[in-house]
Amino acid sequence: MISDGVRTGMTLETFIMEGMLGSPAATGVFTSLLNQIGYAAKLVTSKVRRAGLANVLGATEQVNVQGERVMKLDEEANDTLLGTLRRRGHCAAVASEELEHIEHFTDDARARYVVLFDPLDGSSNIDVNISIGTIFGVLRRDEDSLQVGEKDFLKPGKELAAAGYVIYGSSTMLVLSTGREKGVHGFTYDPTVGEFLLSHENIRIPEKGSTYSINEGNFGRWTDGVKRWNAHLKAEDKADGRPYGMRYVGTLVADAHRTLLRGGVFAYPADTKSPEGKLRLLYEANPFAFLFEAAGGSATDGQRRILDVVPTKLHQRTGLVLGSKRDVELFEEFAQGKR
Ligand code: AHM
Ligand code: MG
Repeated sequence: MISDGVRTGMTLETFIMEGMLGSPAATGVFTSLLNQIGYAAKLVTSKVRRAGLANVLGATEQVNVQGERVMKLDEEANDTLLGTLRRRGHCAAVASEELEHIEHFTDDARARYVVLFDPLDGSSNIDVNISIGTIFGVLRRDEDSLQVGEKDFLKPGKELAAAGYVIYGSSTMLVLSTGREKGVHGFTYDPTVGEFLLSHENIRIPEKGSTYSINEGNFGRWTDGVKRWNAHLKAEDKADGRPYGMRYVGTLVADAHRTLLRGGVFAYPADTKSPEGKLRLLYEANPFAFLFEAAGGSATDGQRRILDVVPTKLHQRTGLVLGSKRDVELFEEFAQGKR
């Protein structure tokens, strides 16, 4: 929903602060942390927008912990988030898709949060001028955690205090949720003002959509259930709105963003090449699962609700199916052999 005139000019910062005013226990720390993430997004968007001009396209000499080539923008975005989150003393440590281990900032008890992020999602699309993004999640440190460590990150997604993403598309947007009861809200970056302005208040995903999003080149590697689900979506049935249209960007942020606004389903299931799935539970699946549930949709790995999965490794992978409630249910029925 595009916001009405009353909200015109509502910045991300004001929106977050006003949201916090309703919670008597709020100290401003969480607000300040989210604002730092918003600030990092502005710095990254400025780099992304100048990418073709500022000599940051292309790959570095390095390969990351996932065994993938590190692009220059990946590295810049990662450094920007590290540098920004280190300040203000609210964040005790971060975990990044680009770093093998957590980056420890401080054990000070006033640093009550840890942040997880994929600094630049959709790396393979950087050099071809297709939408890319940043994904983040915020977890509270345990009250009794004297020393921050990996354990503070290995929490199921349902414990996230906030999650969001930034999409560097035809415009830059930041989409954020601080929980189901607070809703999901989108802010569009106005470069002339230098602020994220509220543009999509209280996003709700349709109950059912008309598109599916999957890398169909992996067809031969899918389980029978996934193959049958795929064939079902393509079979003609006017009354049921089939066949579904197919949309696949190859940047999770872009495919999930479209699915969130329009409905339908995004799927990157486990397959014979990636038996545990390709996408990362902590940096990719959990933040999106949190956002989709808060917007009235759902997220599964085919067998389990994503937000219930208790991680055992920082860089754990998972199958991921996100979308409209009825579309995700349909996937589960096929994946579980019920159809
Ligand atoms: P990245 O985080 O290294 O960019 O990789 C994750 C990306 C997702 O954005 C996208 O959904 C998926 O990988 C695309 O994979 P594929 O190229 O196998 O379709
Ligand atoms: Mg990614």
